[in-house]
Amino acid sequence: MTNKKTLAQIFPDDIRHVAGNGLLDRRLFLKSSLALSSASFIADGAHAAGTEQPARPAWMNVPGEPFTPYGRPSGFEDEVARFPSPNRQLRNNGASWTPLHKLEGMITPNGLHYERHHNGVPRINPDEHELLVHGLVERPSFFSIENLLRYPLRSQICFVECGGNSNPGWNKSPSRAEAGYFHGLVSCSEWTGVPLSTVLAETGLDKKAKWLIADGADAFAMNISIPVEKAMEDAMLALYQNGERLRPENGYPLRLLLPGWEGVLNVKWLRALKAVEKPIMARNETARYTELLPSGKARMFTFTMEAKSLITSPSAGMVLNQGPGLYQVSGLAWSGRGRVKQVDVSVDGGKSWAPAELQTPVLEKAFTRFRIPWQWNGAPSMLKSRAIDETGYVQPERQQLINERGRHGFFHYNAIVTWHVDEDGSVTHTYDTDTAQPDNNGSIDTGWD
Ligand SMILES: Nc1nc2c(c(=O)[nH]1)N[C@H]1C(S)=C(S)[C@@H](COP(=O)(O)O)O[C@H]1N2
Ligand SMILES: [Mo]
Repeated sequence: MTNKKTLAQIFPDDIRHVAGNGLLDRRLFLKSSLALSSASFIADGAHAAGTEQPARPAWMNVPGEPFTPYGRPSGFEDEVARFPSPNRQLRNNGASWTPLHKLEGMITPNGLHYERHHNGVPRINPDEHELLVHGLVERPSFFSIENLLRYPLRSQICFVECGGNSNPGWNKSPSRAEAGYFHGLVSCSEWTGVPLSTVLAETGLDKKAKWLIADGADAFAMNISIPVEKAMEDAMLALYQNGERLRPENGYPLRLLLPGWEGVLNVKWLRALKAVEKPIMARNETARYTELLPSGKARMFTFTMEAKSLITSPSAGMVLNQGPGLYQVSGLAWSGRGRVKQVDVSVDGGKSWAPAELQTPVLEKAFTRFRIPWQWNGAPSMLKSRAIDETGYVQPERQQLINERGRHGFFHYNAIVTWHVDEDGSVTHTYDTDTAQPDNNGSIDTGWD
């Protein structure tokens, strides 16, 4: 008894293919008010209603649950979870991935922000935590959390991304992980805190100071060098995350936030900043978080996260089980250099591209949600997205990235991701523009040390 309309009936004037294999105008849904009222008939699963009232469901016959001091997601959403992957020997070292493929919009819920710790999450009493600013400063000082909260606060929505995110992309075989468990060492929050420049103005900064050594109060005693220039530009001493105080995993009670820069520099549980003339050459800026190039030289201090994008739906592990018809392609794009200017989508393996609709506001160094409707004809298809940022930087194809960087770099993998949709609707990760399928070797990298 489905009362399904064809696309042409729903969108009489607007049904227009903008690229090969069924990509439709990104504004299709916006343009047609008719589309909104008919939208439920687009998905094959929706069925037409008769005149009788629906039966009263069981939960309408008993009073509901009581009030709660702190809400939790519905129990039916238990699968929307981080994917923890600790180091096999050192269980407190490792990472947990944000399930990007299960989320929509641009904000990552706090309980799902990815985690990367080198030696677990310290349990810090904020009343006992202080930030020391010392070294080449005029007035070395301790700041309590209460002291910091007295300064004018500032908020910024931005992503934090680990330099090691997406590193299975360097592997010879495509990854078999879902999109978030492959690319989800990146999350986006509204961060609120004190501009670091405000605190440095309080302590005074010696002209000779060119770097700040940031120290974390975890059992790893994380330390790393931050250029003073960035500290003055837009660095933040972050205290709040999406309106509430930072989560312990993400640095409670205080973390350094360097918008658009590699995750490792965003020191959590921040306890000291020492102004110095030269970088400290810590483990995480020499032995790790550097990239070996084909020349045998290694790139160091690769701070900025380059533009990247990813189709989150449909993506690996999903099935277009409603058969041929209208689907929405939805994904995320971001750039450490500024705003995302455009995201192109292809459903024919890169032969033709069409610009996706960008969710507004488009903010600099923040997740940008893109969407475009696609009329799948049921044939095998190759889905790709390509981000272009406001500096004109274009996200590279994988082969281009490998040509430039070789394959021993491990960090900073930002190539175009290709999803293969099979005739049966199943979606897998693939490298090629033919119908090659992933082999069994594609696995999640658990080599965090
Ligand atoms: N003190 C401390 N800060 C740290 C780390 C750490 O292990 N200890 N890990 C860094 C790395 S490598 C990344 S990618 C980010 C991860 O931040 P998140 O766990 O809030 O996502 O924190 C950085 N700051
Ligand atoms: Mo990282």
